[in-house]
Amino acid sequence: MSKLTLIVAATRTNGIGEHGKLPWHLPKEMSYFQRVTCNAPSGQKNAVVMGRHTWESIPEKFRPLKDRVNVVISRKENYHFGESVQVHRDLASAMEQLRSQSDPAVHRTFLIGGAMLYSACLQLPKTSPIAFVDRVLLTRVIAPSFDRCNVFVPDFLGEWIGAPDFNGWKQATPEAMSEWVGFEVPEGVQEENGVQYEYQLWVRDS
Ligand code: FOL
Repeated sequence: MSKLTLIVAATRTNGIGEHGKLPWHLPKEMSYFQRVTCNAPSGQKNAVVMGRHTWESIPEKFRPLKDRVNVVISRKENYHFGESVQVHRDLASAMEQLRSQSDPAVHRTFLIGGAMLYSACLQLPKTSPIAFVDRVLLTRVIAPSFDRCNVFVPDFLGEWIGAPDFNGWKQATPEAMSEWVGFEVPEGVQEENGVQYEYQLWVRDS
């Protein structure tokens, strides 16, 4: 079974977007995203899997995202995503291709959005032959509240049912998080352009 790591920046009410774009401008957070998704052993690459809207939201000069295998899930015909982009009709076909490819071999697969793909993937059961999301790299945007968000990620952590277990999700310690991503992740509340946020890793048994 293929494991997927979901990576997302979301407000406390799970807002992730506003009219097709990110609601904030956080260069350091974006470079964290780049570093995490690029970090693979030599000779291998990570894959970034996304829906068409997310592809369209990436500035043209940055796409396809460099040093990563770019996969777009889309059923559109005659839509040009560019030479080096793998387009698949559904997640099952994308994951199968990523599992079988060897040039380059795929190290980790990151699900980078958007809302539709995030919710579809979070619903896949542990027993799914397609994939299972066993990690969420969540950048929690604490303040301001960005009330103008009109795109949301499902509330995967669910209701407070008593720490430290949320719907089967457990938060990794800062040490465990840095070890998994492969570099020292800044701990505690970060501030950039007047926005406060925190880097978190959530894990569930696979
Ligand atoms: N996860 C996190 N933590 N933060 C995000 O901003 C984020 N964004 C998406 C998915 N997961 C995320 C989807 N949106 C780029 C733009 C939008 C986007 C994802 C990536 C992008 O242009 N990335 C470039 C970096 C460009 C730069 O240096 O500013 C890249 O190479 O990754």
